[in-house]
Amino acid sequence: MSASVVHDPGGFSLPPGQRAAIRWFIYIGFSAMGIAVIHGFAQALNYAGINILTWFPGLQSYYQGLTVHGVLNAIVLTFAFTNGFLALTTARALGRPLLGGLLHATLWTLIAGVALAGWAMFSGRASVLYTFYPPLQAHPAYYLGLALLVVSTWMTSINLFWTLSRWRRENPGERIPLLAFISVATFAMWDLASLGIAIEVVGLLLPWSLGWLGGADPLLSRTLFWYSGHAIVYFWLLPAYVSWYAFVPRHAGGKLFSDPLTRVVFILFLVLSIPTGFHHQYADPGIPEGMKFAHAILTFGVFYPSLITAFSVVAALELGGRARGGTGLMGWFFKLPWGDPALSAQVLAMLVFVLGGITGLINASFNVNQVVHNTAWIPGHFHMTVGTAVALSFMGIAYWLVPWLKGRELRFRPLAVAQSWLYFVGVLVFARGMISGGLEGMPRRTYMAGATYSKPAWGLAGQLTAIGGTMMFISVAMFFVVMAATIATGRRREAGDIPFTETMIGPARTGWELRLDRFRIWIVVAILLILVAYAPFLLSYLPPKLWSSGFTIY
Ligand code: HAS
Repeated sequence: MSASVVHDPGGFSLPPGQRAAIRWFIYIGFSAMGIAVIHGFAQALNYAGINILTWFPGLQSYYQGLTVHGVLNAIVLTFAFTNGFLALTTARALGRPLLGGLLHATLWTLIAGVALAGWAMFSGRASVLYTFYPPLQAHPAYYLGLALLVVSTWMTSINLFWTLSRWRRENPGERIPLLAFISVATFAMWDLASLGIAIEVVGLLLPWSLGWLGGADPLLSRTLFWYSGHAIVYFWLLPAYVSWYAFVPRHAGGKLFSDPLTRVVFILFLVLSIPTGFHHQYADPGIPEGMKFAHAILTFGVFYPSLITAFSVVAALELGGRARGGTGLMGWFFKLPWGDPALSAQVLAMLVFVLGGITGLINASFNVNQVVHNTAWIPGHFHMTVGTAVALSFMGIAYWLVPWLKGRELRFRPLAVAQSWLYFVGVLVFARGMISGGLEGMPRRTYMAGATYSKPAWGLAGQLTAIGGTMMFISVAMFFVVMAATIATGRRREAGDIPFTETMIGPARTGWELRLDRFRIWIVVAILLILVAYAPFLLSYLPPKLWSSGFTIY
């Protein structure tokens, strides 16, 4: 731990070295997004039959660009941002610094992971998409890079748990501050969830790509991947929820409704996020229908904490709007401080997430899934979830976080507000295109600009996808203009405190609620549920069937 500690006027202190490390996590995350969206722009145009892939120097195939787009957005941006942001929120909530050495080691592990996976992808040795289903085979550097990225999240987790345990020792009998609780719960969930992908990558795919295993087992690999792969969407989402619960009410001038209800929400995510993975495998042969159905039911269970979230955040916003003079049924909505880009980006992200959630439920519905699976509908769904609820929220958070980390005023505030609106409209147009095309059977992950088949109904769908994607691309470019100007030319200022929300119903000091803070109980419950959800299949299926030889077609 660094000896010098910055004492901010608000009382929160963080060693400058730790602040710099957190800043670099955020920079790396957004730099990855900057590269990813250039490929995203090309892919959106592809749906309208416009091919600009030839403009990309050295790009060998559509799938190489799609892999870069998916991995940099869905894994590098999210992991880097979360490693930095939730480390900061935990330190702030507990009012104590993190383990500085570990934080820096985490940063370097992440950088090594990005370098290895990046080299493999950009050199065309890993055009296997972000799901890397075998028997498609990538260079070992790709798998090693991804493994290091996951290890970086485990290191952050150790840091948070260590900081929390020190705080508990110094504050016996105290309730864990809410902001720390929800930050740590996010990592507790991910620690359990990431085991599947870790076993898949380190136990099966990496040795296979090195030639140490005779073959791959596609079904087992897909199952391990989706064991982590649905929970990963909540590892992407929950940092945004941390912000929606703890910071957005404050931006709005309101208060969070309930401390215990918020803890229950994060515990429900910890317990229910993982035993749902088969809803990505409804179409996979070899998995008993009964198990798929059980995962479908549990998926509807994990929908519930998001419904509570919708209630809680809208209540907090309404309180804020009314405190600012809003009256009537919806008058408060217009009184929200829309001129604050941190608020506008995140509230617009929430609105899009309503549609993202509804489309998720349609995906989860056991037999309706057959209509949408592997069609353009699915990217329609996930651009409204990870592509907006998460990405636009992260941009909204950056509007206060980067100025705080850099000690500079935000530049071009009106441009930042316009950016969030352009993204909002852009993603709605984009998703309308993808979703309507998907319902007409337009495939996902397909080089449409070169396809030898088409359907009249795909025409308008593809054009809307391209128009919306172009708006999203311009919007992200605006975000980078604001960030670059802020970092380079923003007026210097004292960092100050990081204020977060008060709650109307605070934490109880006695009674059953104290059990909410005992992570051990909820981790055991989560493990039991995982066993119920996965043990029957694994016991009947194992040992692995390493029969498939690898191939690289792109
Ligand atoms: Fe999903 C596929 C089901 C949520 C991401 N999903 C994907 C894929 C991705 C993804 C990336 O069951 C593609 C994977 C691939 O490459 O193959 N998803 C769901 C369900 C939910 C859900 C039930 N998904 C997410 C989130 C993601 C994400 C979150 C990223 C962050 N998804 C599926 C299924 C598939 C799938 C199947 C497989 C499909 C297939 O066949 O391949 C639920 O968790 C959604 C619950 C959400 C809500 C919304 C609550 C709204 C809130 C906002 C409130 C705020 C307001 C603001 C109203 C219920 C909290 C108001 C403001 C005012 C001022 C008024």
